Amino acid sequence: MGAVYRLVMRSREESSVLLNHRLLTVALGLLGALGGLAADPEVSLPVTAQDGPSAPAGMVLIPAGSFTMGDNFEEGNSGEQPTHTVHVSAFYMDRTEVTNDLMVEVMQWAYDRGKVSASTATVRSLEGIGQPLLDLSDLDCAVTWNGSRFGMKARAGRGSPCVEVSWYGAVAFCNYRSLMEGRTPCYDLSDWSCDWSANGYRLPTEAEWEKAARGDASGRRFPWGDTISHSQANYRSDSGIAYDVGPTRGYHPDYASEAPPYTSPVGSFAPNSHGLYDMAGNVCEWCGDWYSADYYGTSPASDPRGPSGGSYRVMRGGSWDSFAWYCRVALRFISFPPDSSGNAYGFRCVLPAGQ
Ligand SMILES: [Ca+2]
Ligand SMILES: [Ca+2]
Repeated sequence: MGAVYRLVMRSREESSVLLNHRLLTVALGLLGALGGLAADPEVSLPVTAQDGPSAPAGMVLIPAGSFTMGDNFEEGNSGEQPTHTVHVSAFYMDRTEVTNDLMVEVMQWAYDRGKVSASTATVRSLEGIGQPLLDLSDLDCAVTWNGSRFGMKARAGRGSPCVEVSWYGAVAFCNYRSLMEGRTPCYDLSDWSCDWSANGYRLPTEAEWEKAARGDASGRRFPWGDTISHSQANYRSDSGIAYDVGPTRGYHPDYASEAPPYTSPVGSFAPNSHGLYDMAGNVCEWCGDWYSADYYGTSPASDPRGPSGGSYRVMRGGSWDSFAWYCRVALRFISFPPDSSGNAYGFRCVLPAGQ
């Protein structure tokens, strides 16, 4: 997956040109759209002043700031109201959804150190009460287990987002990824609480996710504007939705072959203004928060982290299997227990800024 991030330039003349951030994100989008880019290690793109502090590989800085959170079109579910101003501190976010490749690497690391148990049916945490992390029994899961090693199926495997991962699985992954890199894990896997001061990976809060997804397209329906088509995202198109304007309907024609999941390789569409890919569609993304329908009416104005308890964890962004309404940036998926997994559930991680 490194190819998308390692933008390289071939000529000396080009290498001396300092692209501004917008040009860079556009360029990354074009390269991402080409897919399968072969890295040419001749010259690395210099980091410009506008890029700010350099983000960890594969991540982008989401600067601190305020935004209007919620459904300003008044077309969503009641939990998306009222719209309200939220300030979010700076953080780094994965440019892409977590791939099967990274899941395999991290879970193998965790297995080799006795942190998880694995069978062809499931991967479980050996801390806590053995919550299910990955549903390997599901045919739609592209991660495999052969008794000692994790691997990937050919279809929807390498380079595609990991699916069939529970909220517990996404959280445990954050901890193992942190430990792999010598970071302090954020989560206590016996009670699944989060230490917000740790320097490890964690799931984004809903507020972080929505601010990041909106980028410069503040007040818009999608991360790029108000309409959607298959040239912009991997989702399920339907002519009955006025703002779904693509010429192709149903599942994305480029990815709906054989059997589900009809995921696309991460970074197959243009990124948003922050350089984030697939913030609408491909796979829904677990956030850290519990879901509460009335949370927006009472949430703190700065860095809201969700209610203290609940039954369901929030997912965001819609998927290859979602109609356009579910791919809106304001949409909150409302009914997914943390042990549930599906062929359209995935996630991405965040890190505290400057760490
Ligand atoms: Ca997504
Ligand atoms: Ca499942």
